[in-house]
Amino acid sequence: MPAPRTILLTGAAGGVGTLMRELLPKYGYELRLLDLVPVEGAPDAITADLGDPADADVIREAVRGVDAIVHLAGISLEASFAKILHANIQGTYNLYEAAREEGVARVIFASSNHAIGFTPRPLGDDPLVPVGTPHRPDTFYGLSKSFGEDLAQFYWDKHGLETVSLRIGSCFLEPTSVRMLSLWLSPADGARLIHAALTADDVKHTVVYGSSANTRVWWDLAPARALGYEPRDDSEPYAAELIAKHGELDPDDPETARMGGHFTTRPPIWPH
Ligand code: NAI
Ligand code: 15L
Repeated sequence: MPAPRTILLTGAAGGVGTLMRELLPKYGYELRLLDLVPVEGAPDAITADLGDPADADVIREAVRGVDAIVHLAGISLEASFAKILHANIQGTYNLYEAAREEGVARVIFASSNHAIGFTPRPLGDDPLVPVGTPHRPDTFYGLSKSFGEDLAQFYWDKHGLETVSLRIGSCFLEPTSVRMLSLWLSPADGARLIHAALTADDVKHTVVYGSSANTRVWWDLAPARALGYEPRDDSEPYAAELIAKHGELDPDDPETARMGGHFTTRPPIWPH
């Protein structure tokens, strides 16, 4: 695919969005920003609720003429099913419909490790977890990411709209837990991964894991590398301090035995 230039970045006011607003222009992209809330320092950013049909015209105008969409917007932690339904399920559907109607070629979808959160983490010599592992969402939030991946597959099969679904681990400036030593996606590697996903040829719908080249990685990064992603960071320099503080992960503790960590053990948020 010729390098896309104008990108719609949804969720631009959020944590990852703020990091990517800084990093992606270095790859030559012009960003059009969208969020539910105003984006600090960006008066031209589009304010819209992706889940609200009343904002359909604004959303359609936002996608008009862009080469691709980096879709980060949504609720990024567990919430009631009603809230997840609105922001993550209805919102992602509304965005894809606008993209289809406007002929946008590709979406980069911020999926999450919580789509497979109940998958046991590999121990010892266990193989790295492949992208083909079945969905095992650990929350309504994770369920919405499983839905997003299926929606992406459907829009490719039915409409020829391409997506790279990034099953992101933990994208923050630094890892802050022992679990994150395995899942960390440094912001710089996050931008490398998004750039690779935007520029790789013929992706159809591809699911990849989003982590750095962590010594303690749990995931098979080969599909991401096949897109041209070359991670440069490793969480290992943070390991000694985090392990001294929190201890090693306990394979017999349900909270640390599975990919999703505490997302797997917390009770659902009621009411639905
Ligand atoms: P965040 O919560 O900081 O940012 C999400 C942004 O989406 C917010 O600015 C919010 O206002 C916006 N938003 C929420 N509902 C919206 C709606 N209905 N319409 C328009 N905008 C809406 O989340 P963060 O950490 O920046 O994550 C970005 C994306 O990446 C999310 O989709 C999240 O699920 C996903 N992700 C993030 C990970 C991480 O480590 N930060 C890990 C895995 C996935
Ligand atoms: C996610 O999907 C969340 O959006 C992020 O805030 C972190 O909790 C991350 O997963 C994680 O599992 O560390």
